[in-house]
Amino acid sequence: MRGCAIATAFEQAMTLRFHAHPLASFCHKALIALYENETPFEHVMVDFGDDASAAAFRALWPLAKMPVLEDTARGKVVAEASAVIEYLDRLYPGPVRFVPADADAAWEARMLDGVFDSYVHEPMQKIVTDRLRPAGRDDPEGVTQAHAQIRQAYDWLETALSGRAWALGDGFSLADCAAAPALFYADMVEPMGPQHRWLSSYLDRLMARPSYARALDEARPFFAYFPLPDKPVVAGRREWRERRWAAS
Ligand SMILES: N[C@@H](CCC(=O)N[C@@H](CS)C(=O)NCC(=O)O)C(=O)O
Repeated sequence: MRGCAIATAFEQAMTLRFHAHPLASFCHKALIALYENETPFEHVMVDFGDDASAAAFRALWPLAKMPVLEDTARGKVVAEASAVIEYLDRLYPGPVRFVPADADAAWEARMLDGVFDSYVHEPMQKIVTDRLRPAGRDDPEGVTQAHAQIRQAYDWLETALSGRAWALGDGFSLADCAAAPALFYADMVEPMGPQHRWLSSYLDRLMARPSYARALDEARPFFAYFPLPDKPVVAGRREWRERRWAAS
Protein backbone atom coordinates (compact mmCIF):
# COMPACT_ATOMS: atom_id res chain seq x y z
CA MET A 1 0.00 0.00 0.00
CA ARG A 2 2.72 2.42 1.07
CA GLY A 3 4.66 1.69 -2.14
CA CYS A 4 1.47 2.39 -4.12
CA ALA A 5 0.94 5.75 -2.45
CA ILE A 6 4.51 6.77 -3.21
CA ALA A 7 4.14 5.67 -6.83
CA THR A 8 0.94 7.71 -7.13
CA ALA A 9 2.58 10.84 -5.73
CA PHE A 10 5.57 10.33 -8.05
CA GLU A 11 3.36 9.86 -11.11
CA GLN A 12 1.37 12.96 -10.21
CA ALA A 13 4.57 14.99 -9.82
CA MET A 14 5.49 13.93 -13.34
CA THR A 15 2.00 14.87 -14.49
CA LEU A 16 1.79 18.42 -13.15
CA ARG A 17 4.47 20.80 -14.38
CA PHE A 18 4.32 24.26 -12.84
CA HIS A 19 6.03 26.86 -15.02
CA ALA A 20 6.98 29.79 -12.84
CA HIS A 21 9.68 32.01 -11.36
CA PRO A 22 10.27 32.08 -7.57
CA LEU A 23 10.05 35.90 -7.37
CA ALA A 24 6.94 36.33 -9.53
CA SER A 25 3.93 37.44 -7.53
CA PHE A 26 1.23 35.79 -9.67
CA CYS A 27 3.25 32.57 -9.47
CA HIS A 28 3.13 32.84 -5.66
CA LYS A 29 -0.65 33.00 -5.88
CA ALA A 30 -0.96 29.55 -7.51
CA LEU A 31 2.03 28.12 -5.64
CA ILE A 32 0.23 28.75 -2.34
CA ALA A 33 -2.59 26.47 -3.55
CA LEU A 34 -0.10 23.72 -4.51
CA TYR A 35 1.65 23.97 -1.14
CA GLU A 36 -1.57 24.17 0.88
CA ASN A 37 -2.54 20.67 -0.25
CA GLU A 38 1.01 19.38 -0.68
CA THR A 39 0.11 18.57 -4.29
CA PRO A 40 3.08 16.85 -5.97
CA PHE A 41 4.37 18.74 -9.01
CA GLU A 42 7.50 19.47 -10.97
CA HIS A 43 8.70 23.07 -10.80
CA VAL A 44 9.88 24.33 -14.21
CA MET A 45 11.83 27.57 -13.82
CA VAL A 46 10.91 30.28 -16.36
CA ASP A 47 13.79 32.69 -16.91
CA PHE A 48 13.04 35.43 -19.42
CA GLY A 49 16.74 36.38 -19.30
CA ASP A 50 17.58 33.00 -20.81
CA ASP A 51 16.68 32.70 -24.51
CA ALA A 52 16.04 28.95 -24.42
CA SER A 53 13.85 29.16 -21.33
CA ALA A 54 11.89 32.14 -22.73
CA ALA A 55 11.38 30.41 -26.11
CA ALA A 56 10.20 27.16 -24.49
CA PHE A 57 7.73 29.07 -22.34
CA ARG A 58 6.40 31.10 -25.30
CA ALA A 59 5.94 27.88 -27.26
CA LEU A 60 3.85 26.49 -24.40
CA TRP A 61 1.89 29.69 -23.74
CA PRO A 62 2.12 32.36 -26.44
CA LEU A 63 0.74 35.08 -24.14
CA ALA A 64 3.90 34.44 -22.07
CA LYS A 65 2.62 35.31 -18.59
CA MET A 66 3.39 33.14 -15.59
CA PRO A 67 2.25 30.95 -13.97
CA VAL A 68 1.20 28.12 -16.27
CA LEU A 69 0.23 24.66 -15.10
CA GLU A 70 0.85 21.92 -17.64
CA ASP A 71 -1.05 18.70 -16.98
CA THR A 72 0.70 16.16 -19.17
CA ALA A 73 -1.67 13.32 -18.18
CA ARG A 74 -4.74 15.24 -19.34
CA GLY A 75 -3.05 17.19 -22.15
CA LYS A 76 -4.03 20.57 -20.71
CA VAL A 77 -2.17 23.87 -20.47
CA VAL A 78 -3.77 26.06 -17.82
CA ALA A 79 -2.81 29.72 -17.65
CA GLU A 80 -4.03 32.53 -15.34
CA ALA A 81 -3.41 31.98 -11.63
CA SER A 82 -7.11 31.91 -10.66
CA ALA A 83 -7.85 29.30 -13.33
CA VAL A 84 -4.86 27.23 -12.18
CA ILE A 85 -6.25 27.26 -8.63
CA GLU A 86 -9.75 26.30 -9.79
CA TYR A 87 -8.27 23.54 -11.96
CA LEU A 88 -6.37 22.11 -8.98
CA ASP A 89 -9.43 22.48 -6.77
CA ARG A 90 -11.66 20.52 -9.15
CA LEU A 91 -9.23 17.98 -10.62
CA TYR A 92 -6.56 17.48 -7.94
CA PRO A 93 -8.48 18.31 -4.75
CA GLY A 94 -6.95 18.14 -1.30
CA PRO A 95 -8.12 18.96 2.22
CA VAL A 96 -8.18 22.72 1.53
CA ARG A 97 -10.95 23.60 -0.95
CA PHE A 98 -10.29 26.94 -2.64
CA VAL A 99 -13.73 27.62 -4.12
CA PRO A 100 -16.31 26.84 -1.44
CA ALA A 101 -19.30 24.64 -2.27
CA ASP A 102 -21.68 27.15 -0.70
CA ALA A 103 -22.98 29.46 -3.46
CA ASP A 104 -22.66 32.69 -1.48
CA ALA A 105 -19.15 31.86 -0.25
CA ALA A 106 -18.16 30.90 -3.84
CA TRP A 107 -19.13 34.23 -5.42
CA GLU A 108 -17.53 36.12 -2.57
CA ALA A 109 -14.28 34.15 -3.00
CA ARG A 110 -14.26 35.01 -6.72
CA MET A 111 -15.22 38.64 -6.08
CA LEU A 112 -12.40 39.13 -3.56
CA ASP A 113 -10.02 37.29 -5.89
CA GLY A 114 -10.90 39.86 -8.56
CA VAL A 115 -10.55 42.77 -6.13
CA PHE A 116 -7.07 41.65 -5.06
CA ASP A 117 -5.98 41.06 -8.67
CA SER A 118 -7.41 44.19 -10.27
CA TYR A 119 -7.16 46.82 -7.54
CA VAL A 120 -4.08 45.75 -5.57
CA HIS A 121 -1.92 43.29 -7.55
CA GLU A 122 -2.07 44.87 -11.03
CA PRO A 123 -1.55 48.48 -9.79
CA MET A 124 1.39 47.19 -7.71
CA GLN A 125 2.85 45.62 -10.89
CA LYS A 126 2.37 48.95 -12.69
CA ILE A 127 4.39 50.77 -10.00
CA VAL A 128 7.16 48.16 -9.95
CA THR A 129 7.52 47.76 -13.71
CA ASP A 130 7.57 51.53 -14.16
CA ARG A 131 10.76 51.62 -12.06
CA LEU A 132 12.35 49.18 -14.49
CA ARG A 133 11.55 51.25 -17.60
CA PRO A 134 14.31 53.11 -19.44
CA ALA A 135 14.69 56.79 -18.51
CA GLY A 136 12.15 58.99 -20.28
CA ARG A 137 9.79 56.09 -20.99
CA ASP A 138 8.21 56.00 -17.55
CA ASP A 139 4.57 56.86 -16.89
CA PRO A 140 4.28 59.13 -13.82
CA GLU A 141 0.54 59.76 -14.30
CA GLY A 142 -0.20 56.04 -14.51
CA VAL A 143 1.90 55.43 -11.40
CA THR A 144 0.03 58.14 -9.45
CA GLN A 145 -3.26 56.51 -10.44
CA ALA A 146 -1.96 53.09 -9.41
CA HIS A 147 -1.03 54.38 -5.92
CA ALA A 148 -4.50 55.94 -5.55
CA GLN A 149 -6.13 52.68 -6.69
CA ILE A 150 -4.24 50.66 -4.08
CA ARG A 151 -5.10 53.15 -1.30
CA GLN A 152 -8.78 52.99 -2.27
CA ALA A 153 -8.67 49.17 -2.25
CA TYR A 154 -6.94 49.14 1.16
CA ASP A 155 -9.70 51.34 2.60
CA TRP A 156 -12.44 49.09 1.23
CA LEU A 157 -10.70 45.87 2.28
CA GLU A 158 -10.06 47.19 5.81
CA THR A 159 -13.83 47.36 6.37
CA ALA A 160 -14.82 44.35 4.25
CA LEU A 161 -12.38 41.95 5.97
CA SER A 162 -12.59 43.41 9.47
CA GLY A 163 -12.92 40.68 12.11
CA ARG A 164 -12.17 37.89 9.62
CA ALA A 165 -9.09 35.69 10.12
CA TRP A 166 -9.06 34.88 6.38
CA ALA A 167 -10.76 36.65 3.49
CA LEU A 168 -14.01 34.68 3.81
CA GLY A 169 -13.84 34.16 7.58
CA ASP A 170 -12.52 30.92 9.03
CA GLY A 171 -11.69 28.91 5.88
CA PHE A 172 -8.68 29.54 3.63
CA SER A 173 -9.73 30.05 -0.01
CA LEU A 174 -8.89 31.28 -3.51
CA ALA A 175 -9.24 34.84 -2.17
CA ASP A 176 -6.42 34.30 0.35
CA CYS A 177 -4.15 32.88 -2.38
CA ALA A 178 -4.79 36.11 -4.32
CA ALA A 179 -4.40 38.33 -1.26
CA ALA A 180 -1.01 37.09 -0.06
CA PRO A 181 1.33 38.18 -2.91
CA ALA A 182 -0.84 41.21 -3.78
CA LEU A 183 -0.67 42.65 -0.25
CA PHE A 184 2.91 41.49 0.36
CA TYR A 185 4.32 43.43 -2.59
CA ALA A 186 1.79 46.30 -2.52
CA ASP A 187 2.69 47.10 1.10
CA MET A 188 6.24 47.75 -0.08
CA VAL A 189 5.28 50.20 -2.82
CA GLU A 190 2.25 51.76 -1.06
CA PRO A 191 2.67 51.05 2.67
CA MET A 192 -0.47 50.46 4.69
CA GLY A 193 -1.18 53.13 7.28
CA PRO A 194 -2.48 52.95 10.88
CA GLN A 195 -6.01 53.14 9.44
CA HIS A 196 -5.31 49.71 7.87
CA ARG A 197 -4.65 47.92 11.13
CA TRP A 198 -6.81 44.88 10.37
CA LEU A 199 -5.52 44.53 6.81
CA SER A 200 -1.94 44.71 8.12
CA SER A 201 -2.63 41.96 10.66
CA TYR A 202 -4.17 39.91 7.83
CA LEU A 203 -0.95 40.33 5.81
CA ASP A 204 1.03 39.15 8.86
CA ARG A 205 -1.18 36.04 9.08
CA LEU A 206 -0.72 35.34 5.37
CA MET A 207 3.08 35.69 5.64
CA ALA A 208 3.12 33.32 8.61
CA ARG A 209 0.96 30.71 6.86
CA PRO A 210 3.32 27.77 6.04
CA SER A 211 2.34 27.68 2.34
CA TYR A 212 3.20 31.36 1.78
CA ALA A 213 6.17 31.35 4.17
CA ARG A 214 7.61 28.56 2.00
CA ALA A 215 7.04 30.50 -1.23
CA LEU A 216 8.70 33.57 0.33
CA ASP A 217 11.61 31.48 1.51
CA GLU A 218 12.16 30.22 -2.04
CA ALA A 219 11.96 33.81 -3.33
CA ARG A 220 14.59 35.04 -0.85
CA PRO A 221 17.64 34.56 -3.17
CA PHE A 222 15.89 36.74 -5.77
CA PHE A 223 14.65 39.64 -3.59
CA ALA A 224 17.72 41.66 -4.55
CA TYR A 225 16.17 41.99 -8.03
CA PHE A 226 13.07 43.71 -6.60
CA PRO A 227 13.64 47.43 -7.22
CA LEU A 228 13.07 48.53 -3.59
CA PRO A 229 16.30 47.83 -1.72
CA ASP A 230 15.51 50.24 1.14
CA LYS A 231 12.62 48.24 2.67
CA PRO A 232 12.68 45.12 4.88
CA VAL A 233 11.25 42.37 2.72
CA VAL A 234 10.26 39.65 5.18
CA ALA A 235 12.22 39.80 8.45
CA GLY A 236 11.58 43.08 10.28
CA ARG A 237 8.53 43.98 8.21
CA ARG A 238 6.24 44.35 11.23
CA GLU A 239 8.79 46.42 13.19
CA TRP A 240 9.31 48.66 10.14
CA ARG A 241 5.55 49.27 10.01
CA GLU A 242 5.27 49.98 13.74
CA ARG A 243 8.16 52.48 13.58
CA ARG A 244 6.46 54.27 10.67
CA TRP A 245 3.10 54.35 12.43
CA ALA A 246 4.64 55.63 15.68
CA ALA A 247 6.34 58.45 13.75
CA SER A 248 3.21 59.43 11.83
N1 LIG B 1 -3.40 37.66 -15.31
C1 LIG B 1 -2.22 36.84 -15.11
C2 LIG B 1 -1.06 37.75 -14.77
C3 LIG B 1 0.24 37.00 -14.73
C4 LIG B 1 1.45 37.93 -14.68
O1 LIG B 1 1.34 39.17 -14.76
N2 LIG B 1 2.62 37.31 -14.56
C5 LIG B 1 3.86 38.04 -14.55
C6 LIG B 1 4.73 37.55 -13.40
S1 LIG B 1 4.02 37.96 -11.83
C7 LIG B 1 4.63 37.76 -15.82
O2 LIG B 1 4.57 36.69 -16.37
N3 LIG B 1 5.40 38.74 -16.28
C8 LIG B 1 6.27 38.57 -17.40
C9 LIG B 1 6.17 39.66 -18.40
O3 LIG B 1 5.28 40.52 -18.27
O4 LIG B 1 6.96 39.64 -19.34
C10 LIG B 1 -2.52 35.82 -14.00
O5 LIG B 1 -3.47 36.02 -13.23
O6 LIG B 1 -1.85 34.79 -13.94
